[in-house]
Amino acid sequence: MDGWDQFLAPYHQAVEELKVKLKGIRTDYRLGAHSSPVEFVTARVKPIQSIIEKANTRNIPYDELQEEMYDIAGIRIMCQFVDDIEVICRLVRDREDMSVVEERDYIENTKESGYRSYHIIIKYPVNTIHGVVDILAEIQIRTLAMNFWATIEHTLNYKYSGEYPPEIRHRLQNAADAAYLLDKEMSEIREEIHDAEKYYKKKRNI
Ligand code: 0O2
Repeated sequence: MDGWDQFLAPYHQAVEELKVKLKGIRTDYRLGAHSSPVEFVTARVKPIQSIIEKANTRNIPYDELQEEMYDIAGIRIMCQFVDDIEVICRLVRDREDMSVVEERDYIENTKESGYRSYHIIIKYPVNTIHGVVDILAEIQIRTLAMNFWATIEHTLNYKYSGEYPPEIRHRLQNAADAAYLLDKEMSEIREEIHDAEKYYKKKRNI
């Protein structure tokens, strides 16, 4: 086992545990026949190459990665509506198995790129054979529309390294505006959608 495998082992354990725990929110809501604020959850450990690149650009010494790089463990929670984000934030803040270190609201403070999402950095204890290791993890909470935009922009970013041709930049901005409007429209017809879901469940007996 090399140094990276050893360093990343608690991060792999953390993302697996967090995925199960946060998916549990959805199960709890559904068992109570309530519509869940969580649509789906994904998780990943940052690839070694990305850790190295980020450490180099941010001047983070390798022996300070555990304290300074908070998105080595990354969890993403997708929801249908903007209002669900605050519900999920409250559930995360109230949990006793993790503690909130920092919150970043890129929905109120949309990034210049057009990126919208709510980030919560948590401290999460992982039990290992060597004892408890506290690791930092980043939970990104966003709507399906925000996720669609961010996923496409992230892929394009690889191709252009952030130096977009004006045409692409313009289109990305338009797409960000459209995603914002989609969220706004969906929120407005939310009650309508909830009624339709209840009707569907009753009809299907689920
Ligand atoms: P990955 O794993 O490829 O997604 P700093 O601003 O320096 O304090 P940092 O690390 O940039 O800190 O933190 P930030 O901006 O709070 O969160 C970083 C992560 O948010 C990114 O991870 C993306 O997942 C997401 N993100 C932030 N800005 C954008 C954006 O403009 N477009 C998209 N698509 N995603 C964004 P990484 O590092 O890119 O890694």
